[in-house]
Amino acid sequence: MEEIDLRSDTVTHPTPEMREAMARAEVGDDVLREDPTINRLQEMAAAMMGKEAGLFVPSGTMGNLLAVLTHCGRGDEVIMGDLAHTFLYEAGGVAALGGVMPHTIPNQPDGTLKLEDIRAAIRPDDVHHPVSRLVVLENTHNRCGGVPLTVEYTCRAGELAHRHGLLLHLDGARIFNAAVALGIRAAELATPADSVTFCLSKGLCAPVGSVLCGTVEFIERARRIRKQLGGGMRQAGVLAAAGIVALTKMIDRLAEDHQRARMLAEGLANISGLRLDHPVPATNMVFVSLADSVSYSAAQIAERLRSDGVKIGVVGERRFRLVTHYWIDDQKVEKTIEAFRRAI
Ligand code: TLP
Repeated sequence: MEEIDLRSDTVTHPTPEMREAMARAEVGDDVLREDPTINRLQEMAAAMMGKEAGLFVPSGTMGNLLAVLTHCGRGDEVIMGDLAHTFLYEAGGVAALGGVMPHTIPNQPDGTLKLEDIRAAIRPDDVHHPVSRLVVLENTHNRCGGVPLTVEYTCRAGELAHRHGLLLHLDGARIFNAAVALGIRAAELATPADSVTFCLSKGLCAPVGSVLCGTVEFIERARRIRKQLGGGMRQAGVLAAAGIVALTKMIDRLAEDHQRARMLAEGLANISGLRLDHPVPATNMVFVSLADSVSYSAAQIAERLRSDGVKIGVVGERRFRLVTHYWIDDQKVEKTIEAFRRAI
């Protein structure tokens, strides 16, 4: 990857080691549960999340959708943040395909939901109301700046949900970024949740795939729904092989991406006309806005950067998101800061 593409960590290409593992992968029919590489990946993933079982799925979106469809029935309600990826960026799948109502409450700047807001959103048992069934948290929280939720907070949210008979799903698309930033094992963050989805194809660089984890019974039901959605992928061991490299080789190095996000933030903070959301990013995302003094729109600045060889995400009229990843080295961070200086 020669270009400088900071639009997301989803743009990462597989590493040379992944491509080799993919070429060598043993495969079988996964719908018949006969793909040894997928079976191995699922076992590894479940162990790393502290869960009984895992299910390989094509995307984080399908993992979250499967979790909601497996936990909830039609007309049930799922409580989530108004900035949750599942609410904003998954094409309304829970409503369109599950008949499940999202009940949104405000995300706090640190990515959490206030416990009192969750409590207030849980419906009393009354025929007039939908049944409150599930709470969804996101870790790291994308739109809140890639911030990690703590173990303590996740435990308290899980206890609250369980006390009222609800379940907790964790959209852990970037749970390993959270774990590395907090210096803990991902399983500690996933333990309070009944189910968790994490992605192999973001900072971990695998080309495709996510894993949904939970109890054996939950995963069995999710497996049937995965088939209904057309997510039974047959000889997808070629993809799972890259996922195994992701889980064995790519987690600890996420700290480098976090360090580069801090370098990038520091450089951008010195450019007058730019305002950082978080001067010291917690993980691999840098959110930055244009000051009033800048007459260009975010789209215009992004276009200028693009013609200078740098791609960034536009996430508002005057706001950008830049995501560091394996293919962004120190030199690319410096070039990006220079390109911003020229553009503004
Ligand atoms: N997020 C993408 C875009 O969809 C916005 C990105 O570039 O960050 N949960 C979270 C928290 C995510 O950030 C994403 C992807 C997903 C789920 C969905 O994963 P995929 O793209 O594999 O369906």
